[in-house]
Amino acid sequence: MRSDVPHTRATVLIVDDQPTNIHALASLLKEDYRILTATRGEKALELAQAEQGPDLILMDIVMPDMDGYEICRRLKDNEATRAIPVIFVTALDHEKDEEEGLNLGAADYISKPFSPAVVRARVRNQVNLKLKTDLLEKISLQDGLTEIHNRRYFDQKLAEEWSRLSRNDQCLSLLMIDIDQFKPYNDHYGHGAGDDCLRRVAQALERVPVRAMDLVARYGGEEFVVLLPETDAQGARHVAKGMIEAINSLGIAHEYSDVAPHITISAGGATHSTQHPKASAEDLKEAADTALYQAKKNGRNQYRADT
Ligand code: GH3
Ligand code: MG
Repeated sequence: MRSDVPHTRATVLIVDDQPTNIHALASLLKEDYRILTATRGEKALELAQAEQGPDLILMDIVMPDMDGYEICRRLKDNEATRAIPVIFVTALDHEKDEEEGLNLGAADYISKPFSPAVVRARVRNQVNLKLKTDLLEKISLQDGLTEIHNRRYFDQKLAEEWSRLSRNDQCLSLLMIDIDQFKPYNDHYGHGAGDDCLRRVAQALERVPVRAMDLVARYGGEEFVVLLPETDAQGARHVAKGMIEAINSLGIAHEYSDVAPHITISAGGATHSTQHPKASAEDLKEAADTALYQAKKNGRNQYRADT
């Protein structure tokens, strides 16, 4: 699965309008965490949404332009930042304030003056919980056998790209790919060899597209699906042909195939564009599936597009 180079340490964002307070917390935590800081709400919200954003936010409550409650509310209202735990660190120590913070979805509450050991322990607990949740989330979107994205992830991304489209009027292409005569492969070489073949095919397919936005997923069984945002029919054909070629080049022996002495794939593609619009993401998928059926009927190891 493609991923950016991970930073090895978890990141903590400290939000406080007083630089001296930021400094006190940062000096407690900087050995164990990568530290980001913000003295204003807008900046905190911006950092929270950044590519390598925080795994935890330590937040003051009383701040002049936007208070900690409001920042927390906005973080929890935004899909992209909702999962980041927030710990309020504040001199307000009334039960009512604590209740308000927790009701807003804050993970914990630390009263000032604080004990350094307690701050470290609470931060560690929340960060560990967040990293575990992230891992579970990642596993739930990954195919266990091939380690590429799974159907659930694909369906999420397709829905996102589709909604982006209606605003931007761009094209979107989708490929459906199926291994040819995989049943006889399994029957003759065994299920273990079949699984190995699926892994090799998945990895080879994932290496073909070059754009960061492109997505390859296992759709189920021996079927794969490719999402190509901002790609027209010609671009889709190019990627599909590259994939067919990549699998031919793997040269995985398949003596029981009528198509070739090695494993091959067939691919069907469909494109939504202003000239040839599709009514829904489901229609796009169905059109690619119909094209795949044509590729199979026409002799396999080839690409067919929906128009
Ligand atoms: P076609 O060229 O028309 O696609 O023929 P096919 O034999 O590939 O298609 P069919 O749908 O008849 O068979 C698909 C086979 O894929 C059935 C099953 O043995 C195999 N298969 C599906 N999922 C897995 C899996 O997770 N592991 C293994 N080893 N085999 C699988
Ligand atoms: Mg098949």
